[in-house]
Amino acid sequence: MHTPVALTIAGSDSSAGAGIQADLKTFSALDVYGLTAVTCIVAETPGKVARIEPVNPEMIRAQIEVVVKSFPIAAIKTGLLCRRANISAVARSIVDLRFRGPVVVDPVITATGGDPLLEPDAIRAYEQELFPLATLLTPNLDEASQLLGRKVADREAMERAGQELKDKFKAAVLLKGGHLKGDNALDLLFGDGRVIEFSTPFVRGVATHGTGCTYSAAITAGLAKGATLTDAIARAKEFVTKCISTRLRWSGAAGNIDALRHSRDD
Ligand code: PXL
Repeated sequence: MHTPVALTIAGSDSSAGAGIQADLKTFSALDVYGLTAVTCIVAETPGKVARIEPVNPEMIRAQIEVVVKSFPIAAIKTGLLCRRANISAVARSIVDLRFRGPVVVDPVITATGGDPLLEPDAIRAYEQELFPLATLLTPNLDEASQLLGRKVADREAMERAGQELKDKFKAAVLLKGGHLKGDNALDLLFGDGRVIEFSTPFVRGVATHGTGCTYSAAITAGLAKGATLTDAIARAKEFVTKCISTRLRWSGAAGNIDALRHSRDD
């Protein structure tokens, strides 16, 4: 058996818990060989973004082109794309290179700490150029709220929002309800047929950073291995829950720092 290959097109997080660093750690833990195309560089610690610098769209296209032309890429994931021109560059590359495998689009808009990561005028480019190429969109409640222009804050609103996003963009939608109040982290998949629920007990007391990146990377790894969408999501949800519950912790100059532990242990 050859090791499956996946490509992440995302930003670099200097604290290494999110972005391409989280994606690569996740791919490695799940026995998938990860390739990267860096879209921007973020200087941050968990919870505070200090500076973001976008990579030139031509450079993004070059990174994608060389790897797509040389490796047998089984699945692609996109994460933080930073600005409109970069989203267009990524969408055009996927079309021009005729990539036919699954494309997981994590529509990153803000960091967990609330800092903006995407330029506001970039949402239109997401909707018009990239979402139509997606196999799966993985918005959290904040992202769904921004995409729909209304608050999505409870289970009923999630049902309506997921269906609407699926119909609008003709892609399966995994709406992540992790930020809902409750004892479980509930996600809903709007794919072919009925809505499927994924639920795990909410892990308390961990300052999480990079859970969305890790989750979508783990789904991408599953798809690269040939799993169905439902199985890939179920296993990815277990993986991300384990990364949170086995978290690392250090006490640094500015207080405690938590980080997901990206390993599989089984
Ligand atoms: O978690 C969202 C995210 C995605 N990508 C990069 C990030 C962050 C959050 O800080 O830095 C590169």
